[in-house]
Amino acid sequence: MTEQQARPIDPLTPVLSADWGEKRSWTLPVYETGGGYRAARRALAEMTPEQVVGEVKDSGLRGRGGAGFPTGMKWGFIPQDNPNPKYLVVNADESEPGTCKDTPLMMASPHLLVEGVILASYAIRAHHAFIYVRGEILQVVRRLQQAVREAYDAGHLGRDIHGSGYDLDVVVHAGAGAYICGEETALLDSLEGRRGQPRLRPPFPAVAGLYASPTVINNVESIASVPGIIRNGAEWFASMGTEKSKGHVLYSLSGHVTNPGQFEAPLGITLRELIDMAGGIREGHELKFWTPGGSSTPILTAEHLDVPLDYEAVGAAGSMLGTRALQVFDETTSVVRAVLRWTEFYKHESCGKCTPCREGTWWLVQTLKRLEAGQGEEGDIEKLVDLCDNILGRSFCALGDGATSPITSAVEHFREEFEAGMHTPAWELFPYRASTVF
Ligand code: L3W
Ligand code: SF4
Repeated sequence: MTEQQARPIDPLTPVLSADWGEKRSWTLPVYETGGGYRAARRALAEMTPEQVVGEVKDSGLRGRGGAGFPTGMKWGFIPQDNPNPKYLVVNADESEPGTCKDTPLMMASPHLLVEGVILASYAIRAHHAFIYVRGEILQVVRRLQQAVREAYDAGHLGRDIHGSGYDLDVVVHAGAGAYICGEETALLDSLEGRRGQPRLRPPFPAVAGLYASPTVINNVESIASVPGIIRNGAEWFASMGTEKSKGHVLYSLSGHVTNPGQFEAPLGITLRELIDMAGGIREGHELKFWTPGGSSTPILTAEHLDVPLDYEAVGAAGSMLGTRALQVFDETTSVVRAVLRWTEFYKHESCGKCTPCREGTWWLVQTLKRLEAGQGEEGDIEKLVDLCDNILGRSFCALGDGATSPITSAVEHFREEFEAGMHTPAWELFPYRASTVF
């Protein structure tokens, strides 16, 4: 057993998921009983906006929406000499395949998010904040609207919050269910009432975002991490995780594990440890491949079970930590079929703005369908790789790049399965069963 395998799971009192088991955890009285809104009250009474930004910078919090950009640094980019209003936008458009952390967080602890919104808005001197929610998940929209109403009624939002002189209005906005609207600039277009398509960056939203004004856009989990940092201090947060990837996060385990679900743990834990927490790979089976951060991140294999799940180590292993959507597949899964399903998603969700992604994802699906059906043509594997080469780095936004990640990594790790697609259908090699995920 290696040293890493021998390392015990770091003890952690849940923070983001602390209330998830409480009865009516989403209501204001339950949240306040657990100390809720004390951080916001204290910050508004005793801290300057710069001090809040400083505390978040010192904590080392990095964006939880996939890219891992330092949150405090992003807040620091807001030009305070710009006369336009400043805005905070929460990206709650969770739709990455396998990613299912923000939805349970908002369902169980919407006030944690609202308190984070108050702290973040105060830090960047914004008086309007928007929570952009994936509209298909109506129960989340309703839950957030109820929490925002409760917060207004209790004086946590609105004019002169708790006599601090600080005003903040929060709007819950339901999107229409397009994956591209999770891309920050497409989200802004959608919020402004236009068709959601990515904008050219720079300028980054921090300089010219919503209504061309300075805007911070953060993921739900990033914002929900802020009350804990202000309550317990930057040092407390930075004491968890690894050298460059600090703090606690939600990991979503899905697929062929015994007990799929969300697991809160520090950054740097390994998939092996998380699979143990999830009751192991389902009985009688073994791990074949997995995604560290949803389908936009290159797949990894059983070889990578002991890679610490932090931004650096997963990057060094050839993938990306992304949203920590750990989709786990055992040996009954056809990798060609799994990759085809993901590629169909990207083809469907491609916004059509740029040619490499719009046309490329269509061709990828056609080629993968042939390989899945055992009707691959000479040169199809090379064609797949070549198409990916022409999409990667040539697309307008990360959706195009993300579409190529599962394909190129799957060909790298499981080329023989693609070669088998020249003559044998995937459903003969990997027959569908009731318990088959793909
Ligand atoms: C000011 C600069 N701001 C960067 C800001 C930028 C953004 C953040 C990160 O993609 C990833 C993607 C998906 N001045 C700045 C600056 N910023 N430089 O920092 O930017 P970036 O471009 O590195 O990433 P991104 O566009 O935010 C996110 C991956 O996440 N992903 C997708 C997840 C999907 C969901 C969902 O379903 N909603 O989360 C999964 O891994 O592929 O690579 O705010 O403005 N100089
Ligand atoms: Fe639209 Fe795809 Fe181009 Fe992004 S990469 S702008 S989703 S067509």
